[in-house]
Amino acid sequence: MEVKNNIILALDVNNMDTGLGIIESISDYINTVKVGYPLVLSEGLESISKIKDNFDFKVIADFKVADIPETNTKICDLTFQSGADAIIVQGFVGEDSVKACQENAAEHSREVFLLTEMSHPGAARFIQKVSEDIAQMGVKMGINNYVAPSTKLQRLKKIREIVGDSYIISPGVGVQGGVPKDTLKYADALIIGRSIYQSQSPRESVKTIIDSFKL
Ligand code: NUP
Repeated sequence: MEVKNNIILALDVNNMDTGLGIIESISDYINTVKVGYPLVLSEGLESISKIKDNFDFKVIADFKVADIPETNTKICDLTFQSGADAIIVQGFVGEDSVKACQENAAEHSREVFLLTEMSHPGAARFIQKVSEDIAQMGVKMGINNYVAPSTKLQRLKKIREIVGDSYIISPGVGVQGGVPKDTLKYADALIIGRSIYQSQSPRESVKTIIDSFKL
């Protein structure tokens, strides 16, 4: 995935017009947006097609898909039909569930991102213990895209070592404490939400973040 300026906007707003306005204001700096439950549960799956209709953007659906294979297939099918370019899938549910998503993505010529470990403190108790295993499973399955946390650099580094030159996108930058420049030592792109969409000027914030690792 070609992520312009290594930044993916996490558009966790509840209102489509607000969301489209934010995208518009930063659209010369970025070309990839991640939508998740806040926007889609507020405005429907059409939020994805609306973004695709209005902007030449890639959309990653952050649905953290974590069900039995048959249900995962249905979730992926609806998501890709709505125009999403990629979907984020939980790895802890096991190979068959992830494979269902991988196969459905292939049918639609879209992509799967495998979530290995999460960025919040509570993730240390359960998912962190199996995250290397999840990454290894992904590599064995031929998955090329991963999600790993910017808030735990040593963990991110470990996941990088396992997935080799696969593509890693990393959430937790900014409000959660991750630092863009440090994160990009191990990740290919940053997922950033509140530091951009809650800013007085999303455009200035994006510019400042880019400068912080490019200058
Ligand atoms: O481990 C994860 N941590 C995380 O924050 C996996 C995620 N998908 N996210 C998402 O990244 C989270 O749901 C939100 O959409 C975004 C981070 O947003 P912010 O902390 O920059 O506002």
